[in-house]
Amino acid sequence: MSRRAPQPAITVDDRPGFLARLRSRLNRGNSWLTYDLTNLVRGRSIDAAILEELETRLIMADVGVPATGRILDELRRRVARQELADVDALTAALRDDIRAIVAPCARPLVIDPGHKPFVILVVGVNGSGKTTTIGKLAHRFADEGRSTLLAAGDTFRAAAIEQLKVWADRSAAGFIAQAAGADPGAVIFDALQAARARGSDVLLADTAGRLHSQSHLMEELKKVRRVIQRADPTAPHEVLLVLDASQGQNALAQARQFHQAVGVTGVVLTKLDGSAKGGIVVALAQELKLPIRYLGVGETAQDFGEFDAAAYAAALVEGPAP
Ligand SMILES: Nc1nc2c(ncn2[C@@H]2O[C@H](COP(=O)(O)OP(=O)(O)OP(=O)(O)O)[C@@H](O)[C@H]2O)c(=O)[nH]1
Ligand SMILES: [Mg+2]
Repeated sequence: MSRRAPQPAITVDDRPGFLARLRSRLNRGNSWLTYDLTNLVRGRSIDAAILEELETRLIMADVGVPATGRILDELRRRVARQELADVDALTAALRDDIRAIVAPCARPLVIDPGHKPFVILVVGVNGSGKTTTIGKLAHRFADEGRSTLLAAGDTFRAAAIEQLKVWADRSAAGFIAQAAGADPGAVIFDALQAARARGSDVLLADTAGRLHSQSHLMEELKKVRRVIQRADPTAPHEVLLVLDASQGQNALAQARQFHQAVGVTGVVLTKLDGSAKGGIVVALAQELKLPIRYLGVGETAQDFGEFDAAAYAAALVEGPAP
């Protein structure tokens, strides 16, 4: 397999198109947060009733009570100081407050070349987008000139193995699988040995979806982690939790339990193009403070990008670019 020279690590996602996709898909027409705010405010100064309306919208959009409280406190302070003269000032303040909450979580995944392979264990509940995210990452790593091996650690369904194989073929990544029903730890252990033998840069390990409340399946995941650690005591180098943003507050509960079980080091939020209103990203940042690595806004490899606090806050509040 021919390999391109490794590119320098990308710290800011400047791939064309992703920001526009994020802005249009997060909102689908209008920003739900500020929709029709101008009409609401027309002829009035920013008063308590308008702030209450905004509070309701934030809660309905899954921003959660703690982050909504923080945002409203800040807006009320500014109104009291008469800093918010009109709807534009209000929108700008809202955008800045949201950015301030999510900014500490905008920590991109850095592949340390000192770990070869750099092992990424991908976990999450059923259908959250794990396998698709692995495919998107494999695509991205190929673009960056990294050689990647995919491990079919979801041995629960034969179809899961096939699905991962399709993504491996698309991005010319290596692929290691065993028969359906095999021990997931054994599959990933073997894949790690294979990645070493081949000199792969990154190993992406898929796992079966499991509910955070199914304790025996969470135990299985802990075991997978231990098996990886036996092969390389520094691994996994990233435990990537994939959350479906349209699950709203339930995604927070998932994050807490997966973190407790296997020590999550990064989060991917998928399906921000779906019914989600996107506020869960703010709740996650306020309440869990885990690094948010990537966002998914569709099913193709292009519908994926690094999490950028300013871009996200602008997309959420302002809607699609004019
Ligand atoms: N609209 C949209 N669909 C997505 C996104 N990410 C994944 N999907 C779709 O969600 C469905 C489930 O994705 P998978 O990647 O199979 O999810 P999974 O977590 O691997 O599922 P299990 O292995 O069954 O637990 C598929 O139809 C994907 O195409 C996204 O960002 N946006
Ligand atoms: Mg899967």
